[in-house]
Amino acid sequence: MKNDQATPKPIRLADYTPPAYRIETVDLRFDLDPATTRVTNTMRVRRNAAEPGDPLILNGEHLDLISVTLDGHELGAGAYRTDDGKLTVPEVPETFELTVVTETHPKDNTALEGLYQSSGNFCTQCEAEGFRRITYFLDRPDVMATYSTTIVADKTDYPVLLSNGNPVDAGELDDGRHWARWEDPFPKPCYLFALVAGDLACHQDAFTTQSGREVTLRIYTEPHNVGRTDHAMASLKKAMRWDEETFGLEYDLDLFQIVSVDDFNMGAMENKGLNVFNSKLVLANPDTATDADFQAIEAVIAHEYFHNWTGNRITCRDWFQLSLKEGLTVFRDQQFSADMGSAPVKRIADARLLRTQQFPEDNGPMAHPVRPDSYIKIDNFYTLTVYEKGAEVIRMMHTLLGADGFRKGMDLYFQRHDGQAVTCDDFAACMADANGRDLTQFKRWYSQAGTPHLKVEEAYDDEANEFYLTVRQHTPATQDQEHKEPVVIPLRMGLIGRDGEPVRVNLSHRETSEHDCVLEITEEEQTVVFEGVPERPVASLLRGFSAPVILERDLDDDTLRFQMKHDTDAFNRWDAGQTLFRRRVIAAMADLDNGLDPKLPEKDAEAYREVLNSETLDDALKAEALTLPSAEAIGEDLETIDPDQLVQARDALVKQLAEALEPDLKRAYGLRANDTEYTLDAAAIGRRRLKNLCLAYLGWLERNEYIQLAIDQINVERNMTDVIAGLRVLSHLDIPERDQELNDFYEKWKNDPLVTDKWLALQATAKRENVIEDVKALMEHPAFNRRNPNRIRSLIGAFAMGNFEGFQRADGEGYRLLADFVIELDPVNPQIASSLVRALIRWRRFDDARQDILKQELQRVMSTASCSENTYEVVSRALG
Ligand code: B3K
Ligand code: ZN
Repeated sequence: MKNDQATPKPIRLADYTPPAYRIETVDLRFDLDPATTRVTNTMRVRRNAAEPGDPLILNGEHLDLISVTLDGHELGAGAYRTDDGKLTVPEVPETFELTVVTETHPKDNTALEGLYQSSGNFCTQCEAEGFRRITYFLDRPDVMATYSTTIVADKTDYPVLLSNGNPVDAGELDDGRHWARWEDPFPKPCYLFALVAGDLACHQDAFTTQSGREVTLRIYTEPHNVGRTDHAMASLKKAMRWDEETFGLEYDLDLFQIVSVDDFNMGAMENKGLNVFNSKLVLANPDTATDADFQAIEAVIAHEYFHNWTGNRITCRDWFQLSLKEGLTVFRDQQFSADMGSAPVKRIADARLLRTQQFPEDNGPMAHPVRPDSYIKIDNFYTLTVYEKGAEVIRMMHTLLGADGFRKGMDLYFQRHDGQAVTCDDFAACMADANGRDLTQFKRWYSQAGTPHLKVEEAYDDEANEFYLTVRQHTPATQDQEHKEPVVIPLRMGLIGRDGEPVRVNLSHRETSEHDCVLEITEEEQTVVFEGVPERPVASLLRGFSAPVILERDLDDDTLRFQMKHDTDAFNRWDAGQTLFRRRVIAAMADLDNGLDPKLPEKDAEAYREVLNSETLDDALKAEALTLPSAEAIGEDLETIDPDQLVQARDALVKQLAEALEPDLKRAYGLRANDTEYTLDAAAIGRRRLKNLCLAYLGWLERNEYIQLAIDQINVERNMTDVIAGLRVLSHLDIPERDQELNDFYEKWKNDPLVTDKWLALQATAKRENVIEDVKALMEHPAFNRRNPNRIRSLIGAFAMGNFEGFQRADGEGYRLLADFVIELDPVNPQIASSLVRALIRWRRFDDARQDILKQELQRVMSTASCSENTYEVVSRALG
């Protein structure tokens, strides 16, 4: 808590020092009780960087200390002290055994960090610094120890007792309690510790590794949910096989466990051998989960599983290195998803996320490098920059070194660093050494914040038959860093002839004769010459989104429409359509300024129509092409955002597109409307996606015919994907059928929290004038729970981050609603509060009137007496 105390002090990467002591083994005993749980922690400790006579200082928070025993002698009160989140033992020998007994109160733990309860069961969350809420410890990732854990609990209430590693023993006690003992043979940092105890059902399966070992797989849920785990189990097996085939990485224990819990601050957690998951990312069947849910489950199960090697076997030296494990593991899960489904569709989805969420982060008050330089609370840096941009940095290495070169680098990484806590520099060194490359300049991607802009100019010499590309890079200053250096940008590209056919790429300085190449942009400005180009080509640049940069080019509309049709790169075909529309919305805003009505040119409509009716494109890519950039995304291109005008312009154009394409949309819908079998292959998902997008467009026309299609789709109930798509169409409308269908849906699903979340989010993201009033009413509805992160994200989060016009309402009511909620939640769950408050921090981007209200609301949050360090850090950056 910050207020009456001094301003929280940032922790800096530059101040890193190795641990004074190491903890080599940990033996834990938990006497579980919801009100008061006793933890007995016996550690073997060895002096490391400390000088003889230096104190031992352990972290601990929200703990009641019962006793401290050093080498068998209980210390008197004068032989140690506790203050400011620390236990200090002034005098310790070079090696010793220390036993610390503490008590903690799981039932009252609303922050959902450390040991807490969810649906009456016990579970833990330790990353990043939650272990210090369980016991006193050197809570830093470069202290790696082997753990044994004994759990004692009431047998009736908590029949299942789980921890990391292997179960080694169990027994019964006289008083109705029982116990289990677990041992984890692999040294790990304490953030990977986990304990679960409760009344859980188990879905068990097995996996035979490539070397022939059998691994038992178990997914635990509350008993009524055990029938919803098939997809998660199948996903896990796919991920295990993929990692063997792609990276030669085999699972290392004989047991892999996943536990699903309803109260969880984020998506999931990769604890060694005992992953804990938000139930949203485990439970699915076609009646309750959408295609997007199924895909997210497959990706996150894989992500957490992949952490076993990239994160657990090799971990981070300190939390500034978070992207070492997260960027790399996101890259791995992206590659996995690309292999399981459609690679271009996955790439488009990743680029969209980066552009709509990470670029704004890079261009706002929370801007920070992939490897941050300082933080107050590391929880605040589990960001899109660390995760998604971090994955782009890994992807660029993959592009520069090639798949084989990248694999050599990975092999060397595991050979050199298995069992260690290392840095992003160590990872890059493996990539460099395995390939004989110098990555010094490349590593600026780790230290420099902000999104580079690439300005490209083209010239053609028709006498010499030469084509010239001049590329200039510039990274704008960010709030945290003034000066920027040029970075290494892999620019994948090709040339297209005026006939639409690919042109061979003959680079003057290199022997190539391909249709596609990767230029390495390293200078502030450089010119590349292409020889033997018979006519002025169309350059297709940044294919596959080969670098996380903003490309600036002056392409005319005809060229964009030409690229939409002829580019051999699926990503750039898609991107040309997105650029065209963004440009059109900006022109429409100028029209509105001049008192003119926005108009979508027929040529544009024709280009989108051709996509929709194409015989060669698959449905998923059609759907991507017709999913036009959001108002938020377009807002990034504007100097100052005027949300009302932006939305008015965009809506007008979308509606005109729907009108122009009406017969085509109707036909495309009809062709796909009667699929009865529900399968989860990429083709089937693509069909549903396109069908439902057609329905959404038709919904813009607000005609009875289409409203009826939506209602029918809801009531046929083939699967949740179609039902939600139908409800989504109705959700924006002011008709009795809307309320009727939403009510019926609620009545049907009110006992299913995950489906109720969809119901909340649908209403929170509806395009309706009175959406704020709807949100306020829903906050008082029995479906809402002010303590559950999923409910909060589905109502408040969805409204603030997913309802641009509703949240940015000119009178500031949206901002006030969020600020009020943050102030209320902050003392209860600071992590969720500080993630919500980010919806207010980009005030500089808006008009003066909104700026004033936003600043006022931020001030109000910051001056609240109970403002947490988490929220303080975000808000103070925003106001700073
Ligand atoms: N490593 C966890 C995230 C932990 C967040 C702690 N505030 C999940 C993941 O990225 O795999
Ligand atoms: Zn992760």
